[in-house]
Amino acid sequence: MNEYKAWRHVFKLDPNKKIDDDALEQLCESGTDAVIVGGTDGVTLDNTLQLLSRIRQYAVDCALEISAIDAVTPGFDYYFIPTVLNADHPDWIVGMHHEAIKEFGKTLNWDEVVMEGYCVLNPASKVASLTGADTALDSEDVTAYAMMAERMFHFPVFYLEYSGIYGELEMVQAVKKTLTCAQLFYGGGIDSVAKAEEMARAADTVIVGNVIYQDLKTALKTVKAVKKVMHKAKQ
Ligand code: 1GP
Repeated sequence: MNEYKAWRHVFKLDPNKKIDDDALEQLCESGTDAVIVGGTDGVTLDNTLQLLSRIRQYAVDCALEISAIDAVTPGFDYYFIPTVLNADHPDWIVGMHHEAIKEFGKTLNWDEVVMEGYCVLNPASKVASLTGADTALDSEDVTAYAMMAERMFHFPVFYLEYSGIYGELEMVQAVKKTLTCAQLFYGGGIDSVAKAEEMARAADTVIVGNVIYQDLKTALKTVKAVKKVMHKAKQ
């Protein structure tokens, strides 16, 4: 199993969306570093387990991004726990977490748990409306959240979440410059090779979601695009 720190390209699969076996095989065998199972609504234990067992036919790393406590199940390589730093209610920052830890804290394998400091930036996204995220943020606001995530809370991951729209490159670059050790996840609106390449140059890890369900061929092409950029950066 790869350490998640080495992940450069990730597909995010929503248990509440249909994906056929052939498409799933192509995604899992695409050379992506990992598949994250996660969604904003309609995530249940049943659809999570079904997707997990289908993904487990392949060797790809698989993580659960927890959005519903009832849908948590053993069997994933990692459990990503988001805390939405710009949410308007403590439930999304610490509230649900407190409930979950009361229930599972003593039995959790903490080596598999990865905290993500989220900053949600698309006001029209489901996650923004659910969490009441304040998305009217400028670069200073967002980089301050990045600093808080990394230096105050010591979260290993800062997630710039534009879910549904392509983000501002300058914003991603400013955040990357601010972070010294936290891993920068970028997600949102990657629906072309060019966008995948651009964000691969700016962020540590590129998360590809929606396009999987709209244009599988293009989704698959983003793997190579991201890997090519990351490979060049290493040279
Ligand atoms: C969603 O960040 C991911 O949580 C990916 O975003 O669905 O817009 O690709 P898209």
